[in-house]
Amino acid sequence: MRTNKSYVKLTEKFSARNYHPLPVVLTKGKGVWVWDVEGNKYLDMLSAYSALNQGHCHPHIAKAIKNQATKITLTSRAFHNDQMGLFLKKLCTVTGYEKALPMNSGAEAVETAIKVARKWGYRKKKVTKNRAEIIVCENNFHGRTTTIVGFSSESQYRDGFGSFTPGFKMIPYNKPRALARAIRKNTVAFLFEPIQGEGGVIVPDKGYLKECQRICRKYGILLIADEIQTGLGRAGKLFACDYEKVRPDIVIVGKALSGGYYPVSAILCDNRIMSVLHPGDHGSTFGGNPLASAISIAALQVIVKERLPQRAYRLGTWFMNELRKIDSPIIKEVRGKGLLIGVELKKKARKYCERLMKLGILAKETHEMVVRFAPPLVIKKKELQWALARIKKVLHV
Ligand code: IF1
Repeated sequence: MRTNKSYVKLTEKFSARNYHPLPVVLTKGKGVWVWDVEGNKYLDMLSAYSALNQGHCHPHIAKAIKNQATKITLTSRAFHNDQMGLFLKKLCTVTGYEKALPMNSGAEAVETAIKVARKWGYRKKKVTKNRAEIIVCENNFHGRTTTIVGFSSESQYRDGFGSFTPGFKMIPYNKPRALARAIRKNTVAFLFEPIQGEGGVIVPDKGYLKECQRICRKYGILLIADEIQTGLGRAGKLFACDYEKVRPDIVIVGKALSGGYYPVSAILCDNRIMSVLHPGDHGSTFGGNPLASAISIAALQVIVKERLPQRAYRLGTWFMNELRKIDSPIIKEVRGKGLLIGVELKKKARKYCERLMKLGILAKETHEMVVRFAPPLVIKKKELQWALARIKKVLHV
């Protein structure tokens, strides 16, 4: 009995109830399209929260994974492998940093950045032992580890999960003066998202990123950009920070780094920072493994070769304008950059996502009132037009 319902039932029997997904069970994906177990076809406008910038099952990445899967997949970092160096060289060349440290999930890369920033603070900035402080923003989302949820402002992410790691100070987002005021002698870094994704696709004012960079440089603290969701083309540039020609001291990447094939994340920085790490300081069994590395090389090649940032910029600008033209009493605001777009409604968004699903569009609400539109960046204009017609139908009440 291959029905969506039967699979949902099976899953619910054996899985933890930590999610409330839309009731669709996907079994196949190709480019921007996915199919459920009953054979219904949908346009994926979530892209696994930007992990699928290259689209589902991109053939170039599929070839790389197949090829590597029968050669060698895991060596651990106790030995070298012949793929990791090539991967890190590609990543550094594309992004313009001297060094990269590979991990797996986004949260692990955020943890890595926190460790590197702290150690940098103790060794290079001589902050008081065990007193290093990192400044973070209200409404942030950086992952789900205990340290990271400990500095979330969302009560559901924290409640029941304490006690938490000390050493984080929260300031309002999009307020550069709050950053300047929060810096103390033990402050080592400012960690931020250039656009707050989970926070509801919150785009800060023009000049905010640049001003944060200026302040961090003035006080000698590290600027750490979490580009896990916004980076690798999603927001219409390779990095969202590129809009203001900001070059963070540490950049965190994940999600699309593997094009949806595998969890691959990394931090990027120059040697003056990365050099604080010594053998034994940090690691991961799977981080930098040859399978992940081969996949990521191919995933980065697709981003560059298919000019995905430029595509996202061009199509995103057009699509956002079209969304803004929709005359609907329930739309409060349309915002975003590139193909990371949020439509804030005056009503709860879940019901509208369910209606979109019935018309063949998969999108997900965030923060109750916002529908996020973030299709794979390989999407074509006529596919966006197809989506637009259906979005109009659902929002014209
Ligand atoms: C889930 C949200 C998006 C991220 C930023 C780090 C991470 C994420 C800026 C951690 C992850 C994911 C997690 C995923 C849903 C998704 C999400 F809705 F939760 F907020 F994208 F908007 N920094 N975001 O966005 O990366 O450890 O998950 O690899 O279901 O929790 P991860």
